[in-house]
Amino acid sequence: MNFGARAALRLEPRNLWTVDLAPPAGSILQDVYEGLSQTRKQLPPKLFYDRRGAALFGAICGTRAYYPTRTENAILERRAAEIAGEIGSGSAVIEFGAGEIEKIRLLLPSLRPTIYAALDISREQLVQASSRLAQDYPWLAVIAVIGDYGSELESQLTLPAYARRVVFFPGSTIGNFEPEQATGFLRRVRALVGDTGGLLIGVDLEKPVRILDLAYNDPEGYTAAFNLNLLARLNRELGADFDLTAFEHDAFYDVARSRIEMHLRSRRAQRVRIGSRVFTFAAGETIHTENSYKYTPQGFGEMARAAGFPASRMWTDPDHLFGVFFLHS
Ligand code: AVJ
Repeated sequence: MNFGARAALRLEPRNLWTVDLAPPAGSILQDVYEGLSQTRKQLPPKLFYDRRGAALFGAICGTRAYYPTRTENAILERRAAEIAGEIGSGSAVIEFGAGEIEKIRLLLPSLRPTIYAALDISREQLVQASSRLAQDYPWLAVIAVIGDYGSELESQLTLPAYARRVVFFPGSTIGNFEPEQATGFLRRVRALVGDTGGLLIGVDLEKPVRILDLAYNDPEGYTAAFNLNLLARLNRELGADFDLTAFEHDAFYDVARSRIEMHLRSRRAQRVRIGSRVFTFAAGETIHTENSYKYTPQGFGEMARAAGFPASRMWTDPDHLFGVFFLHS
């Protein structure tokens, strides 16, 4: 019976457990109304990542100009043994925003944790990716947690008390947070991992402006498409009527604040309808869509210390473009 073969293909690996901590899927409408009602219009960068946005981010990562992803991967690959030596084996690794679950694979053979918990808001992608991981590493207990690391779900993450907890947060996503938010996030992680655990985190480093400007203005135009997709998403999901040719991508490095800013700039005066509301744009007015903060190794170390991680070690690439930090007590 082909019914049997089909059922067998759908069998979950025995070393995989799924936990659902996600709040019921709400509309993005409230976030959008709130952001566009500010004097300086803004939208949260998490809205970039619908299916198309995630694919465009993948395309960005494949460009020459966008160095962070390949540089971080190279560090994890080349320094896996040293990183594992620092962390020690037998830990419970919790990855925040695990996505396709690619980066932890670079560490697993050296790191040899007993538990790997992948946390992500995107249910379908998480279940598929964690199922593949569990099949590829039969010795590892894989827990797929559907949830938002931005919400306070630590209390619900019941991991065995005997396991040393290590949070893995690669990709320099911490760059999206304001420095105060970033410190708050580090404090939350510190509370989760306790005195014996730690945080392995990827951080994009300060560097010459031309490298940064190019990374967020790739010649292929994927970053522009990624930024503009946000408006296309609002048209698709909320029935908004953004004219995509009437907005342009704008990304630049602010040296004083050590951050890339991304905006969508209105090419002319216009009105846009979203749901029951109408938003007015002046010519040249922007929607601020993302900040991507860059840190010096010293600056990030100080922030970590202030958040309760006195000890840190960093691994970097030969050009010091990117840092992988292990923070602990
Ligand atoms: C996924 C937040 C790390 O800030 O570099 C890439 C997102 N934005 N190109 C970054 C992004 C534009 C990226 N992070």
